[in-house]
Amino acid sequence: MSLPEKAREKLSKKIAGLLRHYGPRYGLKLDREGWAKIRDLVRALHRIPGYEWVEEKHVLEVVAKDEKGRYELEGDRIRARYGHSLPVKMKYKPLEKPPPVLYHGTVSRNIYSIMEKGLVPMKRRYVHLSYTWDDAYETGRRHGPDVVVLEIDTSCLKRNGIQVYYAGPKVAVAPWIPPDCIRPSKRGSPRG
Ligand code: HQG
Repeated sequence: MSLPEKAREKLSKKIAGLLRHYGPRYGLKLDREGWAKIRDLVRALHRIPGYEWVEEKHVLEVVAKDEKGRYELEGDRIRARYGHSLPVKMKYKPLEKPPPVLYHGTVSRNIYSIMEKGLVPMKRRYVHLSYTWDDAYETGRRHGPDVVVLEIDTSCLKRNGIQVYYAGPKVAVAPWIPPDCIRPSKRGSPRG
């Protein structure tokens, strides 16, 4: 029997949290590249109240049904593909032929500082970018209702010697994005 969607989403948030941010606080060992044993992840989940029921098959179901490609499996190991605040070394592959424009969704209160300092990783290891306007919009919505989608000029990044990396089917990452390579998108609303 598969998990109800809501339970699966909640479990996915905890898995992402453990693999990206707070695994070690729950006794989860991650190696330098962010890998953990699936068995150990299940044990760490059991230490979180309300997640004592989780079995390995539930973790595998979360991974299999995750449309954003948040997780990577290799043998008996799992890791998050992106989003870490933990000090991992991911060895990402550069985007060989980046599209002319990538997108970043944020909210209006951040714009002044972004246009001054550029996009910086804040609490994470990298700046996260989307391949489509709509995905960026969804990312921005997590931060509030007044979403602003920014366009990132990838040839400008190249001129500045900044590499963009593949981090999943819906996410690219970069160490930072200078203000010169950022412009607000003219498209103001979803499906507009
Ligand atoms: C903002 C989710 C002021 C930035 C998403 C963002 C993504 C600045 C916030 C992934 C700034 C950081 C990451 C500056 C950046 N001044 N604000 N100079 N530079 N910011 O959550 O990109 O669903 O750490 O605009 O979809 O929102 O979890 O980054 O608003 O792919 O898999 O600082 O997490 O994926 O917020 O999200 P976050 P993000 P999952």
